[in-house]
Amino acid sequence: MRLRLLPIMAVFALFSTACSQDNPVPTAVNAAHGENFEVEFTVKLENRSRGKALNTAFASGVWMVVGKDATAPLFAVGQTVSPVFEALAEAGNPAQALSALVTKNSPRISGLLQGPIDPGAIASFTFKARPGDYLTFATMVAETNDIVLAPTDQRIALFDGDSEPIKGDVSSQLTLWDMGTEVNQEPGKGPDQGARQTSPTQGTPESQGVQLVSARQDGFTYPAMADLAALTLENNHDHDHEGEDPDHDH
Ligand SMILES: [Ca+2]
Ligand SMILES: [Ca+2]
Repeated sequence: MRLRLLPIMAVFALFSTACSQDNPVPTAVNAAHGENFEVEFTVKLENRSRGKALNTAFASGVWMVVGKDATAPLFAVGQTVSPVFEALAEAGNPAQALSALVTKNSPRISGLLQGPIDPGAIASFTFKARPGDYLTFATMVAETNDIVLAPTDQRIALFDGDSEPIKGDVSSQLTLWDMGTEVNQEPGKGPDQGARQTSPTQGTPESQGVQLVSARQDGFTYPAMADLAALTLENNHDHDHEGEDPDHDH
């Protein structure tokens, strides 16, 4: 899948770099890595819903790499979201949401997750991160009204407590969030859901706080994550050679 960066992101990145020279953000750095240690990650989001109970695409979404101080980068749980997030959650239109999230979080890097990610497909994107960085993302489940796939803690650690980059399957850290902007219909069937609606805002509005789908108790059945999505972190860092050659850029 292609990664599309908004031009405004590049401008912001320059601004952010300029600021960081004056106010360096302290991070826990493994002495063996040196202060400029960074690792190139490739994230792969696999749509595993093909042929399952809820066969659904994921719409275009957002991703960011944020620092340790961004503890709730996407939204405030229990509170209503801004209209820009409604567009992401109901229509898979994430551009304005990304701009708002970048303003809020000052991410190291960010981008649009290009959709649709069809059942059976894998979307991937690549970035460089440093110890203390986290990944966050959100993408609409197209066969729902306003439900997004995102991390349960809103973010996923990219490094462990020893400043070593994490690799492998981190799907256990994913969940479904009801954004609370449109009344839910039966997944895969509702005429006002993203996959079937004829206008971006079609559906009955609701004004609920953001909530885990598992806590919404809307009477509908949602798939287990194993039948919906998998998220994998890949990097080339080899723990056995740490300190010898920290530059693993290719
Ligand atoms: Ca809802
Ligand atoms: Ca709708």
